[in-house]
Amino acid sequence: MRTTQIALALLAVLAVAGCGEKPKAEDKALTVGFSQIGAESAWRTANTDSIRSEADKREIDLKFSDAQGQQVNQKKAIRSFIAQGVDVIAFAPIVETGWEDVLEEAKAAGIPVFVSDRRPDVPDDLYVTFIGSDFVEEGRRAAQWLADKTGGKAVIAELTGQPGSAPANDRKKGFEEVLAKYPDMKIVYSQTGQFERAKGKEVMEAFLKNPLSKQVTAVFAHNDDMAIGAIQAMEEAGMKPGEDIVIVSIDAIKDALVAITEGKLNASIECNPLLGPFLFDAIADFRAGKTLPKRTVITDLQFDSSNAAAALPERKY
Ligand code: GZL
Repeated sequence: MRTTQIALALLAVLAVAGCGEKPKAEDKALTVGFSQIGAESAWRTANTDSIRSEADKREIDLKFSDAQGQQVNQKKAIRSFIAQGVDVIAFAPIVETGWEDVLEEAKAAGIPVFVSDRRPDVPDDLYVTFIGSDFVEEGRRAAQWLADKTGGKAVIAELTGQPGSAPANDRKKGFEEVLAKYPDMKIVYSQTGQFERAKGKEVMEAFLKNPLSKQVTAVFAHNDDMAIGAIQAMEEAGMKPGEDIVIVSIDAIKDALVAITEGKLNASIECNPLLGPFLFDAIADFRAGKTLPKRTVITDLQFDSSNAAAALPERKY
């Protein structure tokens, strides 16, 4: 038989053999278990949409769990992902502590863990990388904006986020770090609104009944949803939020930029929730054998009356 005939015969044999083979490992869809905190804010909803849509785009088999704001549910979900033998686990830890046991179990099972949004307080070897914003810097920028706006004079009421969470701890830390430079700026009241709009309104309604509120000239809210709730409470009390009281918050969601254009909110420091592309790029790089940094910090803008209106049309969340 001539060489060409042998080659063609060989190709035919390989083609037939190939039809019956099991799909190769790289043909199986990547399976990622994602434990999300809940749906407490517009930021969280935008973050969930980003994770889900990016997984769909990349044809990743996403096992998505909503913990309804409970750490115990996040840990149950992670243990379920381990039992299912997912390829990768990713999660946004609701609070900083209480994760070592379940992350040790993931490590023992040989399943890499990626952290999105909020940082857990665990040894570095328990996760591949953290992807999210620098919350301390966000707090610093909020305080600096307020100092510049008020000439370094403010009596401040603070609406704090989820107790024990990295954003609440770090935003407070950064804010107070800058306040230390301004002796005429002080926080006289601090209460959690759990990052929720309704709770932010409830806290402000109660505070406005407290005589101390008459001294307050500024509000620092750890996220826009609580700021918007507080604005609603102030308006219902006959006040002019943004004028009677200067309000600075964090996230820069669309509703906040609208409130800025209406003069009801004075500034918002961005905290980008669109982490899906960054997360799945990091997972792909890791699986391709690349070395990843322990921390990927997302750059954030900030908005006030000088730039909010122009930014609104393009705003994705
Ligand atoms: C920040 C994120 C926070 C947002 C809130 O990365 O964890 O949680 O600032 C959200 O709006 O609820």
